[in-house]
Formats: sequence, structure tokens, C-alpha cells
Amino acid sequence: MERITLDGNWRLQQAERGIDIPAAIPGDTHTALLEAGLIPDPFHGMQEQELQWIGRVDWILAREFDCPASLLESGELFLELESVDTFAEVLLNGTVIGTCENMFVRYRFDVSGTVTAGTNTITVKLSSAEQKARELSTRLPYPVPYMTYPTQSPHRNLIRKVQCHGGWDWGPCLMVAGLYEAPVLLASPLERIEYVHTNLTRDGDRWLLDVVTELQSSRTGETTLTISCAGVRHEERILLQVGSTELTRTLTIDGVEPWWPAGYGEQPLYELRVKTGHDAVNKQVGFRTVEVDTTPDAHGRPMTFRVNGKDIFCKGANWIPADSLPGRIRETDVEGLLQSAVDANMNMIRVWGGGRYEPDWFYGLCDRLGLMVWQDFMFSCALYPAQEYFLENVNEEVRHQVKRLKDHPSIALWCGNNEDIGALTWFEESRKQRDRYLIDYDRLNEGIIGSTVRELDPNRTWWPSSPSAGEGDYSDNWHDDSKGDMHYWSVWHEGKPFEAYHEVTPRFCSEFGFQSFPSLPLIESFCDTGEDLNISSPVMEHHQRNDRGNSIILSTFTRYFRLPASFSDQVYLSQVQQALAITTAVEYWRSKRPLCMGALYWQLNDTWPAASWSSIEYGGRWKTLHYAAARFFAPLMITVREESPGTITIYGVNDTEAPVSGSLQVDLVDFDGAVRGLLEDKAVLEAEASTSMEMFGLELSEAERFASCLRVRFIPDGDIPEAETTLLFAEPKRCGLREAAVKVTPVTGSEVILETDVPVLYLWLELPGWKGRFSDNCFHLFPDRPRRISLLGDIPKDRTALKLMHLRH
Ligand code: BMA
Repeated sequence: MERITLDGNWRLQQAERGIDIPAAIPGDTHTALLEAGLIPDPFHGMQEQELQWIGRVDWILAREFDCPASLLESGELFLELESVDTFAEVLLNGTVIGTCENMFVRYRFDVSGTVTAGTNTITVKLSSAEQKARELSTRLPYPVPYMTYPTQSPHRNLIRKVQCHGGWDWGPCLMVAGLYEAPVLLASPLERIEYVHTNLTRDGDRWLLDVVTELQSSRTGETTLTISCAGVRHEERILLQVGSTELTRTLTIDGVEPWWPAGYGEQPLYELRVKTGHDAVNKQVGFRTVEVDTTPDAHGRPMTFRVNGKDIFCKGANWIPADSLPGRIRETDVEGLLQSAVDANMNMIRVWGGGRYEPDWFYGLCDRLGLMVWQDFMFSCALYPAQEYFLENVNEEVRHQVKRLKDHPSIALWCGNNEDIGALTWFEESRKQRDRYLIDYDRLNEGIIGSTVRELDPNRTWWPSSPSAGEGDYSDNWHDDSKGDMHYWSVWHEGKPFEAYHEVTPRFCSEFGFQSFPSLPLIESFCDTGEDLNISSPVMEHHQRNDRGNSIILSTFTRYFRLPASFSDQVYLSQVQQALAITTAVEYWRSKRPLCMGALYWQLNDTWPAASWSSIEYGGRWKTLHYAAARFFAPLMITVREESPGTITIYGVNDTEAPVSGSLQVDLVDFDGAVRGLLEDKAVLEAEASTSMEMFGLELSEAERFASCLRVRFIPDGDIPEAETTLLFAEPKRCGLREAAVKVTPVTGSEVILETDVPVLYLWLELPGWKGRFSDNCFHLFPDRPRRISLLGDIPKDRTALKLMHLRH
């Protein structure tokens, strides 16, 4: 098949405003306007507010392109459009060739006879999605409510567009429009391949790969179909019907290496090639089984991912779109974020339902990195219509997305939506008329999405919603830790203390989070003057979308810490307490393995610079939480708790396949620097298990509780890195931390040694202006254990500028 990709320079036009500017495609309205200097940066100050008009007017994207006569001679011509945001009328040389109304559907319009040899014009008329949503709302038989946010676009749930474009509790309202994949002109003399997708099953030592090839042709004819993968080849002559021809051929494959999640083995990928006389599709596949065990047990119903027969504790975070402006999303930046997930010992991410189905290359990266993907369908925090036109529209979307994505070995589960069962209880309308809205919910979720997934991808788990107690259970599962996946928000949204994480043992926690501010340099990038550098300045409040967000951050300061005086200390401490919150949860839940088998915190990344629950701020810099994640998600982890006053328990978690022996060392470290050895013992951490290592009594006077901490180390035999954790006997605000003299000694070009005279807690290293990251950060430093820290990434020019912050600096 011949193709012309229509990427590059287009024009963006808006007649009433006299706008006619260059626009890069793939790209969006806002990015083009910004690059043309017509609008200010929407992320700066409160400028987002002045830019709401962009989403309320119609736009035109257009360009000319040359079509060689040879292409016209090669047969039928089609124009393929994918990721069109959202309502568009598409014209070629002034003739309407089709309309788009769902940014998650792929459109292929017949343009034979419309394209001419020489210069052609393609015009995409984009109607305001916000106006369309308003119009649709007037035609509803009854209201369909949605969660509201400080700056938002109404009725976003009525249109098939990225839901968080209309504002979220961490993101701006920027109703972008545009083309996020370049349109492609396709020419074929006879058949074209619509889809290739596979079903994989294991048969003893062999794999059976059912390859489904969907062909389209406007004439009958004959062609040769060739399928090859992992050294196996199938070839046959086939007859083409008018319209669609679907063929399923099974390849029996052996001798391939299995695909494993990160931390469990390699990620070998094999090329699948499907070729016909005039078209070809290549895909990467991986060989593995993945199932989710939900067999009822004594505690309720587990949710255990099993890959190649092995139970995996899923460690990770929730993924939201990489930028509020889609035109700015670059594969290299996304790769950096996903690599950071793996560097923090994650093996799963959840592509959350308020964002987008990511492009193919995103899942390709996950395949290569060994990141399992929990894939939501794009419905979130709202009720949705169940009228025929909407269901048909979603049906097309789901069919397209499942066929597009299902061959990725990384995709571990399909999930219907985010929190839409919960949403049934959020609105007065649905509380009063639950039956009506529940039926609508079910029509869409089970009737369309679930049934399509079961039909097209029977070997993968269909999970109705997140959170959910499982199939056929319509309870919201927010507060039930006995079955399914849980969203545990009692600590953030309900104001419970961090200790409340110990009151639940979710079978799988797919959301829990705590907010922090982004780094000072990032805050300075969106503030104009020093006056703005105050938590309750209008600019800082604008960059906080959760109503009670800043007051929760502040009240948590006073709950655990001494109130920081300066703005930079508040920023630092907000990140420390976020890391402390999530560490408290994950260490406990991992120690409850196999009752709990997954922890995905909310959220990995940000779409703009703001206060949020993310562990990586906008731009890719690691917050304190991300460094903590690398420790609390490490394959070997130890955790210590004071179970009841004076009773200490230590658990060791080993996610690896072999038991690990080593020595356990417990010290009482006084804040004046004295180290008292309490216990030294040989210990074995059982394979793929949590081991109860010690339980002992520790009598301490009240003064001692405020003057010391318990340091626990597990030093494995052999080359395995050691695990360390610390228990404070009181909230940090009560601890008698001393003034410390921390010494930094540069060793090689990219390493420093840190030493201290007294213990320092949450030591944070910062090198202004440097874009790299440290091998570890925000850890406790003890006088008897200097630390060697590497600077990863570009070698900084000046290490003497290294700034240190800790709880008493
Ligand atoms: C969850 C998510 C998001 C939200 C987050 C923080 O419920 O699914 O919708 O941003 O909580 O409130």
C-alpha cells in the first residue's frame, strides 16, 4: 500500500478573530497559538483563565499537499484519521469526505475521485467541543451529572474527548482541539488490511498464536496472505469478497523465550509480520500468560495478577496524560517518565480512565521496559449517557482500541472505567433514581464495553471498574478491603492520620495518594514575583485544584512536624510528608503479602506545574516520593512497626524467586549520635513472601522515646544491596533532633560522600539548575554510616553549589 503522511506544516485559522498562523501537525490549537506568540503561556500565573475562549470557538486546520499521478493510478484512495480532537468535518478540495465525533475512533474515508494529481487541499473544520457538549446536554431526557472542578468545561461526559481536558482536581481546563496523529493518504489497487490482532494461548511447551487479519476490498479478487512470527511461516492464496474478509490462522510456536514483568526476567519481543499482495502490518508480540486470580478465599476475594504462572505483587502508580497540551508530548520525555517508573522498582502502571488511550509507541515502551499496564477505558468520575447514538459511538471506540492494543504483552487487564460505580452515589439525581442510572451504567459498561472486550480479547481479564469488588458486584468498594481493588482515600480526602493506612489491608490498592508542592525552581517558573511565593497567594492557589488541598498539607505539617517558617521549607516539607504517607501505606501492605498483592499510588506524573499527588513533577524531576518509591518498592524491603506500646515487629519482604539469607541488625540511635546495638541475628527472607523476622519488647522512658530512633538493617549475604528502615517513637515534631554538621566530600566527578556528626532525618540534596538526579535522596544519615551518593545524568559543572535540607537545618 502506498501512503502519504500529511504531517508537518499546516495552517490554523479562526476567521472571526482574524487568525491564520502556522501549526505543526501532530499538534493542537493552544500549542500553535503559543508558538505564534498570540497567547501567553497557559501554565504561567493565572493565564489559563484568559484562554478559555480558545475552546469555545471553532477552528480550521488546513494544508496543501501534492499527490503524484502514480498514486492515483495505484487504485483506491483512503484518508486515515486517528486522534482527531474531537468534532470535525473533513474536506478535500472543498468536498466533504467525512465527519469525526470521537477522538478515540480511527476513521478511514474513501477519497477516490476526490484527490487529483498535483496540488490538493485538505481542510479539517473543528467545531468547539465545549459548545457541542452544551448542545448535547439540552437534548438529554434527564440530566447526566459529572464531578465538578474549580476551572472546568461543563458536560465533558457527553463527548468522547480526553475527560481531563475539561479540568480536574490536579489539572487546568484547556479545551484543546487538533490532530494528534498525522492524517495519512492510503492507496491500494485491491485490498487493504484494516486490523491485525492476535489471541495467544499456551499449549504445554508450545504457544498457539491465533492471528486475525481483517481485510477490506471494494472488489472481489485473489491475493496471497503471508503470516510469520518467531521462525514460523504460513502462506496461502485467499479470495477477497466485496467489503470485509476476516481470516483467523493459528501459528504453533515453540522455542521462544517468555516475556516477564520488570524484576522477574527479560522482555523478549518477536516480530509478527502479516502481508497481503498490497498491504502489510508489522507488530511486536511477546509470549506470556496473564490472569487475575479472584477465587474466593477465607478473607473475601483476592485480586492477584499471575504471569506465566507466577503470582506478582504489582508495584506502581497511576498514569495521567504527559501534558495538558497534547502537541507537546514527546516520546523521549514519556520514555524518561516510564524509565523512572522502572528505576523506582515499579512493574505496573495504570493508564487512568480520565486521560487517553496512549499511542502505540507508549505501549511499545511498556513492552520493552516490562511495565504491566492496567488499562482503563476512558470514562471517569461521572455518569454517562446510554442513548443509542452514544452507545454506538462507544462501541466503535472500544472495538478499535481493543484491536489496536491487545497484542501488547504489557497490557495485563482491561478495566471499564474510573470510579463510575462510586459516582452513582455522588449526585442527588442518581441517589434519588439509582435504578435509572444504574441501568444506564450497566448498558454502557457491561452491555457495550465488557461484552466487546469478552468477544475480542477473551484471554484477558475484564475488570468492570476501578475500584470494584469484581464482576457482578455493584458496590463502590471504596471502604471494603476484603475483595477486588480498592481506592483508599481516607487519609487524604477524609483527613485520617497516616496510621490509618494500617487499619486496612486491601487485596489490591489501585489508588491512594497524598499531595505535595512541586520543587521551588518549578514554582518559580510559573510565578512572576517573590510576592507569589506564598502558599495562599492567588497564583499558588490557582495551581492547586483540590479545594482543600493546601489546608490538608498545612494541617498535616502541624500534625507531624514543626511548622516550617519559610516558603522553601514548606515546599520541602510537603514533599517529605507525602513520601512518609505513601511509605507508611506501602511498607505495611507489602508486609501483608499475599493477602495484599498490589499497590499503585496516585499518581506518577503531572500535566502541568502544580501542587498534586504526583511523585514526578511536570518536566520529569523526581520529588521526594519517587526516591522513597525506589526504596519501598525494592525487591527486598524491611519494615518495622511498634505494634503496641513497647512491642516491636520487623517484617522482611522478598519479591525475588530465591530465599535470601543475611544478617539483621537493630540499633537504637540517639539523636546525639550514640549508637547502641540491640540485636544482631542471622535471618532468611523467604522467596516471594513476607517473613515475620522479629518481635521483641522494648522498654523506653518517655525521654528516650523523644531522644532516639530505631534503625533496622538487613544485610544480605553476597552481592545483594542491603535494606534499611527507621522507626521514630514519636512524631518528628517531638523528636529532639540536634544541629548537625553535614560534610560533603566530592570523590569522583559524579560522586560525593556525605557524613554527619549527629543523625539527620530526611536529608534532601539539591543542586540548583542541574537537570540530573541523585542515586538516592531524602534519606536519614547517621554518624556511623557515611553515604556515597552518585549524581546521575549530565555531570554538573559546579558541585559546590549543593544545597542540603533536613528536618533541622
Ligand atoms: C481519584 C482519581 C482522580 C483524582 C484523584 C485525586 O479518585 O481517580 O479522579 O484526581 O482521586 O482526588
